[in-house]
Amino acid sequence: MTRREQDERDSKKGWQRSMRQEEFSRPLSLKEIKVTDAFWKKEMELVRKEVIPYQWDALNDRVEGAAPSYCMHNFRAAGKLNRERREAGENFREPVYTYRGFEMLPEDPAHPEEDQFYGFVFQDNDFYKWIEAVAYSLAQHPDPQLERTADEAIDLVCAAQQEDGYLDTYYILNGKDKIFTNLRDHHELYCMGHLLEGATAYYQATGKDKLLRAACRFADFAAEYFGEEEGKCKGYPGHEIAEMGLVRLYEATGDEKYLKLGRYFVDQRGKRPYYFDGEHPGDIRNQPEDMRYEYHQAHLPVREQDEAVGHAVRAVYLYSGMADVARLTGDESLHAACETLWNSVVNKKLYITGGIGGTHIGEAFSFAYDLPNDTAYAETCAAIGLVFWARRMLEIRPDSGYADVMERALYNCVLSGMALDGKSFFYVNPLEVVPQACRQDQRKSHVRPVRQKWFSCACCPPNLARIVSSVGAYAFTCREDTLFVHLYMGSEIVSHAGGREVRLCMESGFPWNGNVRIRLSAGKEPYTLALRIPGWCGSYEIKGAEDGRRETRDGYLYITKVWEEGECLELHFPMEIQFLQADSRVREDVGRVAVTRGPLTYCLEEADNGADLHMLTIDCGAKAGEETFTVAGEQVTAIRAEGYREEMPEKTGARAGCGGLYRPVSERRKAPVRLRLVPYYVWGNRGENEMTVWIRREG
Ligand code: FUB
Ligand code: ZN
Repeated sequence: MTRREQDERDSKKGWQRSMRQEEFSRPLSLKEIKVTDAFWKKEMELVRKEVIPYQWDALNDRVEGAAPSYCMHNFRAAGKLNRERREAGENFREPVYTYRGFEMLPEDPAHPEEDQFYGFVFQDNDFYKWIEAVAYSLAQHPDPQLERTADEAIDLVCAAQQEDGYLDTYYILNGKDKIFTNLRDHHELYCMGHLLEGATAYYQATGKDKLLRAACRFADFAAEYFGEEEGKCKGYPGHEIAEMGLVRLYEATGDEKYLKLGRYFVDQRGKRPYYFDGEHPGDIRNQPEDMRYEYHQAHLPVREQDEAVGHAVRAVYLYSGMADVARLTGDESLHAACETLWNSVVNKKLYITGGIGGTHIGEAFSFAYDLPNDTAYAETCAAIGLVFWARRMLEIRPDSGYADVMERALYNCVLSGMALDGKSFFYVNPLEVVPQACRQDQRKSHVRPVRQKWFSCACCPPNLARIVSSVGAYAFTCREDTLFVHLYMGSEIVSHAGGREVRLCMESGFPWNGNVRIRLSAGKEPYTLALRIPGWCGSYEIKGAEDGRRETRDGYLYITKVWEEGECLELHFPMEIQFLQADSRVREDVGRVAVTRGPLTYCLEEADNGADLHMLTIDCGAKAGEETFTVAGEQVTAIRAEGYREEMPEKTGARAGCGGLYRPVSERRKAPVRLRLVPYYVWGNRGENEMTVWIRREG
């Protein structure tokens, strides 16, 4: 399509394209990339062999001692109801609206009533995330038995779908007359968004379109129901993700109504009068000055939002959807809003682990620089959403800042969400844990000192499964004449962007060492390789491609040349041990130091350093070193640093006049100790124990 044709087409739709499509890059599909990376391959195999089967058992309530899910129970119950209706005439049994609170549990958890809905209203999404993970796994590792299980599960899900395309077991079982009446809290569009993502992924991996057709039917139903046209509902999702899902469905099917609806949801959010006011008249939570609007990022139209607020997962899912819509419609104002919000997060609200969400109240962002360590929320899903968003920002405009954050989140907060054996999970990822405080201090009751087998609200584990099994899709993006390397992940690529065959083979020592070797072939015409220069390394070395034209822009080294068949490049990004301090406006971290090396953030654990980690100080002036160390079977590079442990006085006196609790500063006694720090992502794999990322600084 020529520019002119595109402009004409856009203006008919009311779009003003101020950014050009040809400047964007796209992620590689999992069929174009084979991850060979020692580090990530192991994680992916863990998900394939352990996590996916384990989660299938969890969704079917077969994991002993784990919180029941009822996810597949609900699909089965809704399918049964559908069958009965069909067999006995349409109105055989109208379901009764039995909503009994936000979370419904049967009296006897082992024997739920077979026609009742149980669990959270959004329980369906756990299956959709699971099937998405299965799809990514199958795309890279065919497994006929897993595919059979998935196909049977899809049959079950599709059997629950209504004639009109509606598909949400909570309302199918509890009363379809109430559908879309509580968009603010009831997550139908959230479940739909996950369905669209899971179904598209499954279709792309297997070529099977049964779930995709179901997804299209539900999205068609939603497109008939919502929109700017007269008579349509003017609502939008209380929990975002439909925006991203609709864009994905549009990109897979080419049907513009899905993009139109996704864009509508983005544009409609925050308009006055507030849609949720009409849904919940008189509800105190709807007062405009109330935090509830910020909780849903619905306090202002999205282009006017300049601070990341509210529920952190919702926020980053929205921002990801905004970036998607901005890219596809060329809307610079939307992209500018994404950039403003990005800066709000990374400059004021981001943990050094890549976690976001400073408060458990509303699972939300707190105010600027409020990043408490022990009461942090830093939900695994939020870090995952941040990765989604970063990749989308890179597609629009490559800047190594996005990739740095993506890398930080992936190697630290995302991976810490899962135990090394793949069988238990963290929902919240604080930076400091004292197990006793989790049990006895109400303010920390959301923090679990050990990973859990499952959660009644199990958003994080299947989210982890889908991101780890598709992690290759975050490492590279390409456009006609350029391949961008955002993450140094060992892989083999064969892509046909712009009609030419590009082959790349990368070996990488990340995250343990910064040695990277790349072989590239890209035909007889000049081609550009854009290499991210990680923000954590001050200088780097490069060997090879000396005859190429080199340019450094926005944190990427662009090398343009005709690449000889299999031409080799060697890179070295030194991974120095770094002692970092936070901006002094982060009150919690004043006088404290965090240790990083390459993309990894480190922490102290009681298992290595004894209890009362707060009595330890770290000496930043002394040389720290590395050691190979094994944590629960995982070989890691640990850090040894010099420090001190404060010693308790032998006998407590009352010389300061305040009993034994306080004493003169001059009486402080300390003994030198050698600290061991381990990567944050492996913490909590050696039983319950204390952990801290930020360590008091000696001197
Ligand atoms: O509301 C659905 C999911 O449950 C959210 O994304 C998580 O934060 C948890 O609240
Ligand atoms: Zn979660």
